Amino acid sequence: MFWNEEIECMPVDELKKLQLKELQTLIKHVYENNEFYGNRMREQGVKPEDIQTLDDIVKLPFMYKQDLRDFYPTKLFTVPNTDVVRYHVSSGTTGKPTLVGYTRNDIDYWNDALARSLTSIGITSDDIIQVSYGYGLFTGGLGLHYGAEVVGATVLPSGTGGTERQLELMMDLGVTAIACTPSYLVHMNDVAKKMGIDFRRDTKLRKAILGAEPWTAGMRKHLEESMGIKTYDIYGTSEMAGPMYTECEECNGIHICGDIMYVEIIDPETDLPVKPGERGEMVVTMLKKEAFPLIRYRIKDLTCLREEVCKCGRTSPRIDRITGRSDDMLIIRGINVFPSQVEHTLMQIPEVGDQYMIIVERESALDTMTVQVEIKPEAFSDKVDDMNALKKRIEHEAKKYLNVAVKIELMPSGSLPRFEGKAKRVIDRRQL
Ligand code: DLL
Repeated sequence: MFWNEEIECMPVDELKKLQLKELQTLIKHVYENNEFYGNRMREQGVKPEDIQTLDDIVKLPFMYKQDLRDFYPTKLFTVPNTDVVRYHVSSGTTGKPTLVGYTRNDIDYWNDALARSLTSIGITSDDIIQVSYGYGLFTGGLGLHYGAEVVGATVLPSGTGGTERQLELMMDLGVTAIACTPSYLVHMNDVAKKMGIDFRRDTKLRKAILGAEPWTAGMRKHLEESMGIKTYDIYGTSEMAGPMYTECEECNGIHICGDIMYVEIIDPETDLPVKPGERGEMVVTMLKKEAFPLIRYRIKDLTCLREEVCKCGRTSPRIDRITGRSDDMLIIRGINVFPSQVEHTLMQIPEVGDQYMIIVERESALDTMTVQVEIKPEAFSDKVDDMNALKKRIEHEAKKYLNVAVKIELMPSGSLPRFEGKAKRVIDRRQL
């Protein structure tokens, strides 16, 4: 079943022509209307008329997450503020957020991408879909919410947390599909077991749409077998818009809407395109975005483009499951956390010394982050109450900046490892 068969099954040559036309219009627009893009292109010695074929895209400069921070909040926007109908905010590396703005058309294209994706996994107006991604500044909740409404499904906007209640609602309302992080579904499965709930017997749940963090084929097998459901990978980033693309019923790669996004895969060491089908870092150009365009954005996710046409008949480009990132960003319960953000938070606290370690673990399916911090000798006290108060204050500050709960362990000065070369301050013990 297709949402827009004409576009989704368009012959590849025609799609390429369409992409080139969109790219040329986009480049001309940003060159003429935005200082950042105009300056970057002039520095690189490239003009809009130099883009004559899709391969000419390599002449354009890359864009990095750092640019989003440097030009925060709205200097990368290419429409007047009055045309912006929504903001979403994602965490940056130094506690400073990155802001994405959307025009009405941007929201419509986002919804349309999701409508195509949800249709490709068989979601229809017969479905009741529980959206258990965070609602608010994060794109997961609202993104899935409106996308599912477009296909006519009934949305249960349950957000995150309150797992027992979520399970009761799932049973009472006959929820057929859930959208959440894979780790949350594992947790939900555990809680359900404790409550004596058998998904096959007690619920109508048949599909789970899982993403916002890496997960594996092993986790898929475990969830599908123990819950009697089918799982689908969903991918997207706040810079692109939010969650957008899923696998189809074939579950053999994530379909990208080629008419709205152009994907390159490069070698992160050389910045050059990899050979067809080889793994590398994904570089994204959003062909139709109005408020906040993205041109050759280094998304840092590692994947490859699938060469063969999918059995489902869609000719749209497909990427493989994301296996990791070429930078140090951690994803804790679906929230992006950079080690540098942790450092930035700690360094605001006068009692904290300059050594710390971040330990990430998975406890009963949920990610936990513990930060061991050295305390300056003069700040150490024999009074347990003082130390507890300091620990609580650091935990409070960390939660405020990072948006995830952090357990702080206070360490005496000189007790944490020192590094001669590059510091290795993150121990990630999660077994995916
Ligand atoms: O995580 C958007 C999203 C919401 C996607 C809900 C899917 C479902 P950000 O917070 O900007 O946006 O984080 C984007 O998360 O660059 C990847 O590293 C990672 N990521 C997202 N989906 C997947 C996935 C949302 N299916 C960053 N597999 C991306 C692996 C994923 N990693």
